[in-house]
Amino acid sequence: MDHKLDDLISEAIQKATTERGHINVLIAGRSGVGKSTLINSVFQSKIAETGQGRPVTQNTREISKEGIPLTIFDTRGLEMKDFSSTIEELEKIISQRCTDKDTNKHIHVAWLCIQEDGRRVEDAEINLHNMLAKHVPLITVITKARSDGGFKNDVWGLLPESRNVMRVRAIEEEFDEGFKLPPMGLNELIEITSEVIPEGKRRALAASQKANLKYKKDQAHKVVAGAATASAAAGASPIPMSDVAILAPVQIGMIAGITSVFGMELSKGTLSTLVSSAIGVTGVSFVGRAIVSNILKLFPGIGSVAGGAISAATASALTVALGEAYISVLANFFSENPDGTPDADYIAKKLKEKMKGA
Ligand SMILES: Nc1nc2c(ncn2[C@@H]2O[C@H](COP(=O)(O)OP(=O)(O)OP(=O)(O)O)[C@@H](O)[C@H]2O)c(=O)[nH]1
Ligand SMILES: [Mg+2]
Repeated sequence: MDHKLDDLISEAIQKATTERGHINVLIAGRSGVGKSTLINSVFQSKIAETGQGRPVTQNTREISKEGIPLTIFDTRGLEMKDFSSTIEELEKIISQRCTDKDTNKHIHVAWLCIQEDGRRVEDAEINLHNMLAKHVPLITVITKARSDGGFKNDVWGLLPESRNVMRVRAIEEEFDEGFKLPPMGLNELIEITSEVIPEGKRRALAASQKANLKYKKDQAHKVVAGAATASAAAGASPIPMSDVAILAPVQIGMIAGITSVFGMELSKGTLSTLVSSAIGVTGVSFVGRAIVSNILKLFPGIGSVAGGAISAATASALTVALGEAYISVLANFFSENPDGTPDADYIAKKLKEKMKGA
């Protein structure tokens, strides 16, 4: 049961990309409340700075960036006298998208931003909240949070269809005396957003955002759990050494899945480098019994191959060990470089070190 590594990698990329999907987030609020700042603090690659985006209505722009499974709909115009036409135009777009057969077209969540300093909720915001809540899960975000003074409660009262009202500070706040307040609420905004979107969009959210590293790890652990189950199933009757290639698609798929959840580029080059260092097969070779013996060498603690076969438990333990090692390497990298792009060779080297030390 030999597979060509190249084909396995292509299949894994395709599957991981499909499973990750695409998430659409609508962000609305008056001009200057901090929408762009919030977007840049939460999502990868300063996405809000990548030009003006494509206008979809007079006051709504669509922003996306190659390689990030996210589209942002940035809506303004609430301060205008004829805001009701802004809301009508927007409703057309939203209801059109939300009835599309392709769920990657739907708007999955809306963040309505209101500035804490203003201490006011305008009619335009109430109307927009009514309209949005009819079509999508709505989270109201109180921006530039400094001191609540009961404002959050007032907002809940006026915008009761909100799934949640959250206070957020997107950037560090510096006062005259040098006193500083760190950003806050961004982790929670991701957690709450995750709860209101369809489960199938969580990987896209994990991949697109950089504010909550734990969330990336949590989603990656789900990928590992799935691969562990698949490995155990593959090993339900002991896998003879000659058939251990059964595990290769599962493990390569897992590596692709974790890579995509962390928001890294899913290219053949990256994945080949990772796979060759993680499971010891190189680009031109066929995947065969090399894989398990390589992994067993890398994880001496995991037990030896009794009677020339590995059990379901060993198969799944190998897969978990590999997945956890990879998650920990990526998590270490991103905790030090939240905006960075890890180099495949660097990650491969760290992964090898990690597995040797496991
Ligand atoms: N202190 C503080 N300032 C913030 C925060 N968020 C945004 N700002 C500032 O508020 C100003 C407006 O922010 P933007 O992000 O441009 O606001 P916007 O909602 O995108 O504005 P428009 O694009 O005009 O609709 C900028 O000077 C930001 O630096 C925050 O959390 N704390
Ligand atoms: Mg803006």
